[in-house]
Amino acid sequence: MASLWDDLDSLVNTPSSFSAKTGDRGTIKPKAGFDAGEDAVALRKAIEGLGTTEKTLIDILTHRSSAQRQQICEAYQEATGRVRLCYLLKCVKSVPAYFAERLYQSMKGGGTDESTLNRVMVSRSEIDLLDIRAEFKKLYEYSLHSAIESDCGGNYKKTLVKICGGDDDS
Ligand SMILES: [Ca+2]
Repeated sequence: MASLWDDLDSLVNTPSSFSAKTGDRGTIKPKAGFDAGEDAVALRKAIEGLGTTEKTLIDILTHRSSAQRQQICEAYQEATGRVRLCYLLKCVKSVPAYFAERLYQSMKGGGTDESTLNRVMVSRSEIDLLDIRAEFKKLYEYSLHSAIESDCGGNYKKTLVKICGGDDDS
C-alpha cells in the first residue's frame, strides 16, 4: 500500500492540479506554540522511517499555516541540505484540495483504487471531510457523494456514503 509520502512524492510530478484557486477555504490558522525546528525534526524522522510517516505528515500539513510551513522548510533544509520537502510543502497549498484530488483519482475510470479511497475517507478525523467535499465539488462539479454512489457498490458503497455524509449535489 502506498504511503502518504508516496502520494506527496507523486505530487511533485503533477503540481498543476493543486495550483489551488481555493480562496480562503482550506486556509489553515497558524498553530500556537509553533516550533519550526521541532516540526522539521519530526518530518525528518517520519520521512527517514523512524516515525509514523502518515500521521506526522498529515498532522503537519493540516495544522500549520503556510507561513509556518515556510519556516519548517527552512529548518528542514538547514538540517538536511535537501530541498525536496520544501517544494512539497509549498505546493500543497490546500490540503482539502489535495485529498479531493486523491479521491477523484481513486475512482476515476474503470475500477476503484480502494486502498487510496479507504485511506483518505478514514483519515477524515484529522482532515475536515466537509472541506474535502467542498473542494471536490468545486474541482469536478459534482459531489463526492455522487462519485461514490456511481463508482462503488454494495455494502462498501453504503459504508463510504455514510462516512461521506451529505450530498453536496442536492
Ligand atoms: Ca471507477
